[in-house]
Parts: sequence; C-alpha cells; structure tokens
Amino acid sequence: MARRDTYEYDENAVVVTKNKQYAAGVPAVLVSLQRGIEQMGVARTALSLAKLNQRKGFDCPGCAWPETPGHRKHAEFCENGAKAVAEEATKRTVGPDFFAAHSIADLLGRTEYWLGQQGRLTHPMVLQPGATHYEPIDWADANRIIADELTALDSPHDAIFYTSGRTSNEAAFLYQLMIRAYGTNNMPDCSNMCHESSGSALTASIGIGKGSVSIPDIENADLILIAGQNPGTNHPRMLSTLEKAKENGARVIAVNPLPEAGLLRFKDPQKVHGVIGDGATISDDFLQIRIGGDMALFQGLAKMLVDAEDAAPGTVLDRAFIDTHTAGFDEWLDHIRRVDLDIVLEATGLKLRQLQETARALIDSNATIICWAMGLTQQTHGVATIEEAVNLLLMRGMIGKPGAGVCPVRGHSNVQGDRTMGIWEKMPETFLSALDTEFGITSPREHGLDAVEAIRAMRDRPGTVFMAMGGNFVSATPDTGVTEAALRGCSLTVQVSTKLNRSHLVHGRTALILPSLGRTDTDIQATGKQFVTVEDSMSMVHRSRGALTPSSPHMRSEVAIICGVAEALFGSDHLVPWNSFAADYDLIRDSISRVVPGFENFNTKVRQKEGFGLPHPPRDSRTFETNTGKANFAVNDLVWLPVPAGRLMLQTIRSHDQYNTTIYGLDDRYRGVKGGRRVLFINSRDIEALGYRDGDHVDLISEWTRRDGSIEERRADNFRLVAYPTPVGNTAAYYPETNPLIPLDHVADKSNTPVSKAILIRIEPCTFTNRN
Ligand SMILES: Nc1nc2c(c(=O)[nH]1)N[C@H]1C(S)=C(S)[C@@H](COP(=O)(O)OP(=O)(O)OC[C@H]3O[C@@H](n4cnc5c(=O)[nH]c(N)nc54)[C@H](O)[C@@H]3O)O[C@H]1N2
Ligand SMILES: Nc1nc2c(c(=O)[nH]1)N[C@H]1C(S)=C(S)[C@@H](COP(=O)(O)OP(=O)(O)OC[C@H]3O[C@@H](n4cnc5c(=O)[nH]c(N)nc54)[C@H](O)[C@@H]3O)O[C@H]1N2
Ligand SMILES: [Mo]
Repeated sequence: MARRDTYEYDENAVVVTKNKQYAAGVPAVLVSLQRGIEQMGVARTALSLAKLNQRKGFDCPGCAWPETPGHRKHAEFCENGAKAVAEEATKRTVGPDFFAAHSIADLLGRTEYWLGQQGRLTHPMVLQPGATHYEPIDWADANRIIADELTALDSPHDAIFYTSGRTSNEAAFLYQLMIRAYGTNNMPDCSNMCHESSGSALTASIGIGKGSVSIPDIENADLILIAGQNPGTNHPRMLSTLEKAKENGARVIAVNPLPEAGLLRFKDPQKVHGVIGDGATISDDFLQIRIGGDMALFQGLAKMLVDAEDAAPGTVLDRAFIDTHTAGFDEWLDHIRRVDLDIVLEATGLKLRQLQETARALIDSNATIICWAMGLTQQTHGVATIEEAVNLLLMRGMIGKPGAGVCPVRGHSNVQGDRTMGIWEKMPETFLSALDTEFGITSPREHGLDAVEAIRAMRDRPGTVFMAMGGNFVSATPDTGVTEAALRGCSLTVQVSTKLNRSHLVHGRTALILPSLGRTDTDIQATGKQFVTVEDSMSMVHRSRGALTPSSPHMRSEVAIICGVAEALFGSDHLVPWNSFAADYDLIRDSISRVVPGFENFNTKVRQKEGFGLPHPPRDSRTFETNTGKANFAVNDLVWLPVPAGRLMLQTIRSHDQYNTTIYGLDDRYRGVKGGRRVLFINSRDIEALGYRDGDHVDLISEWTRRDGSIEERRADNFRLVAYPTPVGNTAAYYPETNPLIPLDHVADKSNTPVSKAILIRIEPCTFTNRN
C-alpha cells in the first residue's frame, strides 16, 4: 500500500549538528519567550506566562506532570509548556475569510505544521455534502445537523465519540453522560494509543490503573529508574523534581535506546548554576537498551535479585510484604529462576556488568521508583513489560511506602482525569449504576469501541457519525491510509477544536468544525466566570481558570458545546439539566461528587489552595483491589525483538518542537536537527552495512506479516539518514510522518494500543522525484 505525503519545505535544508547532552538552560528560556511574543504579542505573553500553573491561573496545556506542592515558584513552567501556551493563545485566527480563500483540496496539500500555524479557529463552520469549501454556520444549525444525523442512525452503536486528553473534568463528565444517555459506550480516546498498556498492567497487578507516587516520593527516593521516556522534551518540569531527588541522594538510571538530552544533563533556568554552570547530571547510569528489550531487562534483574537472595537469604526479598500482600509469588519465582541471562544480554544489548550494577543498585535501595512512558507502552508486549516492572518492585516491597512505587508518566494534561470522569469504552458497573441513579437514565452495558476498533468499524460500516472532542484523530492514529478511507465513509464528522488540523480535511459526507475555548481563555457563562478542574499524573485534582480574552466571541467552551448538542438531541425537558449545567459549572461538580468516588464535597475541596488528592488504595493502605485481593505477581513468557538481517526496527518519537500532531517548528534542538522533520536516526554501522552514506535520502518500507504468513508493505518516502548513536539495528523517526507505516492490526496484547515503537522496516533509495 503506497501513500504519498505532501510537504512544502525543502528536506535538503535539514542541517544536522552535534546532538546536545543537556536540556533547558538559557536557550530554553529564550525560545519560550520568542515563541510567545511571535504568536501572542508582548502583553498576552506576559499575562499568560504569569498565570501558567499558578493557583489562580490555568493548568498548563502541555504535559500532566504535577506542580510542586507547597512552594510554587513564580515560573512553574518550562520551554515546552510556554510553546503550548503560545500555540493556543496566538492572536492569529482562522475564520470565514480563510475558509473562503482555501478549498479543502488546497488545504490537503499543506503540512500539519502549516495548518497549525494559521491560528485559532473562530467560527462554527460546515462543509455541506459535495462542497469544496467550509462555510460559516450558526451554532443552533450546527447542533441540529448533529442531532438529526444521530437520530437517523439505525443504532446508537453506529456513532463514535473520540476524546483527546485536554478536555476538562467537567466537559468530560458531560460528554460521556450525553453519549451514554444517547445509548452507546463507543468512546475511543487518546489513552487507547498512549498509557492503555499501563492501565491494563497496573489494574491486573495492583488493582488500580494509576501511578502510586507523589512528588515528595520522587524527591525522597533512593533509586529512580526512568525507562522509555524522554522528559527533557516531553515532561521538562520532571527534571527539576529529579534534580531535587539527586540533591537528596537519589540515584537515577535511564533506560533508553537513545541518549536523550535531559536524562544526561539538565540546566535549570531558575537556578544560577543552571545558567552559568555545566548543569546537573541527572542520570548516574545510562542503559542503552535495544528497542523492546525492557521485558528481558526486568526479568534478568529479577533473576539476579533472586540469585542474590539465594546466596544470602533474608537480604533481598521483602518476605513480610510478599507473604501478607501478594499472590502468585511461588509460581513467579519458579519462572524467574529459569530466565536465561544470555538471552537477556542479547535482547537488551547490554553488558553483564551493567546488569550486575543495576541489580546491586536495586538491592541497595530502600525506596525505588520506576517511571515510564511510551517506550514501554507502545510495544506488542507493553502490558507484560509493565507487569515485569511491577514484579521487580513487589519482590522488594516497593509499593505503598514513602519514596517507592510505580510512576507511569502521563501525556496529555488531563488524560487521567478524563478516564476518571468516565471516558472509557469499558467503564465498570459501579460507575454506570451511579450515573444512572444520579440522572435516571439507563446507560448501555455492552462495552464500546476503542480507537483501533473504531477505525475498523468505520472502515467496515460506512455511514457512521464520528465526533471528536479535541485531538487530531486522523494523524494520531495508525495506518493513515486506512484511517482516512474510514473517515471519508462517515455520514457526518464533527471536530470540536481549537486549531486547524488534518482531521478537518479528511471528512465525512457532511463535516462540522466547532471552535472551542482553550485552557488559557476566560470562560464566562450565564452565572459569571467559570473555572474547570483537571487531574494530574499523580491523582491530584485542582482548578484551572483561563485569563485571556478569547480571540472571537463565536467560540464556546467545551461544556457549552456539549450542552448545546445535547439539548438539540434530547430536547429541553430531558432528565439531565443541560441548560443549568452550561450556566453554572458548580452544578456539574455537584453531580460528579455523587457519581465518582473520591470527589465527595468536590466544590469545597477543589477550592482549597492545592486542590485535593484522589484515593489510591495501594499507596494509602497497601490494599489491592485485584481478582485475588492482593498484589499479583505476573508470569510472562519472555518476548523480545530480534531484527532480521537487512531490516531495521523503527520507533516513532516526538521532536523537541512539537506537541503530538501539532508541529511548533522544524528543529529538534537537543538531537541536533534543524529545518526539517523527515529524518531517520540510524547507527552509522547500519548506514554502511546497507550501502548508504550519512545524508542520503531513502524511503521507509514497513513489512507486516499477516496471519497467513504473507507480507503487507507500506511506504513513507524521502527521509534523510542521520547517523546517530542509536543501537545497531534500531532506528527512530518522528510521528506523525511515520504513522502511514503502522499497520492497524499491529497492536499490543491486551491493551490494543498501536505498536508505535517497534515497526519492522527496510530502506530503499528515495523514489520521491519532486525535490526542489
Ligand atoms: N513538548 C511535548 N510534551 C509532550 C508531548 C509532546 O508531543 N510534546 N506529548 C505528550 C504526550 S500525549 C505523551 S504520551 C508524552 C510522551 O512522552 P514520551 O514517552 O517521553 O514521548 P516519546 O517521544 O514517544 O518518547 C519515547 C521515549 O522512549 C524511548 N524508547 C523507544 N522505544 C523504547 C524501548 O523499547 N525501550 C525503552 N526503554 N525506551 C524506548 C525513546 O527513545 C524516547 O526517549 O509526552 C507528553 N508531553
Ligand atoms: N506513531 C505514533 N503515533 C502516536 C504516538 C506515537 O508516539 N507515535 N503517540 C500517541 C499518543 S501518546 C497520543 S496521546 C495521541 C495524541 O492524539 P490526539 O490527542 O488526538 O492529538 P493531538 O495532536 O494532541 O491533538 C491536537 C489537536 O487538538 C486540538 N486541541 C488542542 N487543545 C484543545 C482544547 O483545549 N480543546 C479542544 N476541543 N481541542 C483542543 C487542536 O485542534 C489540535 O489540533 O497520538 C498517538 N499517536
Ligand atoms: Mo499520549
């Protein structure tokens, strides 16, 4: 399956410099101010950055890393948070004139970068069947179109409602309520492509799919393993916490195929030594692992710990914890004793000495935390890998004690809160019955579709209604060609968005763009100024209140948009008081307090200075609400990823200049790339072995073996080879340019997450002819 992408910048302009070993510092401060002023002007920049992550301000729309409790610094943000704000608070706008001047065909020829740079969406727009251009439409007419299309479907299950992770708790709660009152659980979300593997593994192992540590835990840990995560770019504020941990004596071990800046050295711009000195060294050890080797690493380490216990009984295992709080230990022990260390070395590409030192560090530590992100979750064996990380902690009793635990580092700023509010295709019965009791509705009980299943359903059953609460579904999902065809088969596509993206251009028979307020915008409703709430990666819930004047009076808040659609769909005498909810968000929170455990007295608690924390039974009381009532040791056969001769393993990553599918710029400062994104990071030995030279342009062809053994190919053309210190056989390139290479059926076991970090490819000389 071949597919050509459009890109208007000259790939020959890519400049490669030596990759930087440190993150942040003065250049980061300068970049954030410069981006802000370009997009927002001086006054908006000053106002918005002053309100970012402050108690009376708004939650950063960047990542889900918590604010430091107690003593918030004036500038509780980072370069990339400031870029995310600039992107949203831009003064540039995309309104009716823009759409009159640009046809869909024209816009389809632009890159995501160009589309995003055009500015904020200001008016509701409609694309009528067969039309070439979007035109303005009233909110009431737009809502009527949605209501009519939904009512016309044979079954509510022919509608699909996507959610990205920036949606507030209040909007998420109302959105799932509307969808369930309508009659389906088809609620795919970005989490399906993100931390679903963490949720699956943690729920089975410890009974709750959320991380068990807080900021003080990290600051007081003895040992922190950071696997499959690039915090220097994606969670820069985490570096300050890690630096604090190091000052308190923690040891940090980075597990990554790439020597990511920030993991190696970090300059805190808020500290003098960060500005003038060399910066702090964050990682004491760097385990340069092969892609997909983490499961082998964790099993190998567990075996070494078991051997150490055998040699000196009573010194390694936490017997009291194991006996009281865990199940399945003996079976697991049996299995771990049989692990073959030679295979572990081959799978990880690490040296025996490195494993021994890491095992020693685990034994010496009285408080160990394991952090991870997409390098672990977006693998076929992602769930099993995370279960192995938990095994390693359980054998030493490292859960539910200060300074120890699991730390899946979430992506989108409210992705965890959206799940808590019921955005999940498989919400448990307890939640559904509480929802039904609160509103007198009958929620459907059959599970809905996740992201991959939703694409299959749209592909196989034209005529679906697809609605998205934020995000960029077509670019974020795998198998771009298949996904595009699936969306084009829909009867209606609706995008609630802040910025223009490709999902507005790959559309159903009728399409709507509904422009929404973002985090930074002031939100005024009938009863006055409103705030919303979010939940961070460590289960802390707090307020977020926008501070900027919206760039158009036609935009509506997500809450108001949902209430408008719901009223058109259900009428004004519905069981749910949509109108009152839109007027006063306190009323939504009152309902949430009766439906969602942990939110009792929501309106009071959230008005406390630091907000409040949600219960986490393993952390709070070593209670494990699993099938055994205990923390479960998981037994998994080892999976790893050998790379066949002549082939390469490709992982798809974020550059320093993007937020998922939103491209801020064409540089990746820490990796030394400037002026372009179609690059393939590859070991110089592979370049030579395959007969190329650094700087050559190639096409990437992915090879997917179907069940019947035949091979399916997908191609993405014109990538510049960049010699880079990645393991032999392992390569990396940016997302979303590489999404056309990922087969829809290539998903993680159990979590169904697309495997974005291990795509088998080969390279061929570039066939792209239009190069200028
Ligand atoms: N500025 C900015 N911030 C963001 C985002 C953004 O795009 N831009 N995105 C947000 C979102 S939604 C998310 S989910 C997070 C993503 O945060 P990350 O997970 O840090 O993002 P990725 O760029 O996918 O990086 C994956 C990391 O895993 C490593 N890796 C790949 N394969 C393996 C493997 O097999 N084993 C190990 N040990 N490591 C591996 C890669 O080299 C890379 O360092 O960031 C959030 N924050
Ligand atoms: N190959 C590959 N694919 C991946 C990944 C990968 O690592 N590799 N990562 C996956 C991951 S972890 C994730 S989370 C997904 C991300 O998938 P999505 O969340 O769907 O994608 P984003 O690019 O974050 O969405 C950006 C759009 O959201 C809209 N938006 C921004 N803020 C708001 C807001 O406040 N309200 C509303 N209504 N709209 C808003 C804007 O219009 C913007 O264009 O991608 C996944 N896809
Ligand atoms: Mo994510």
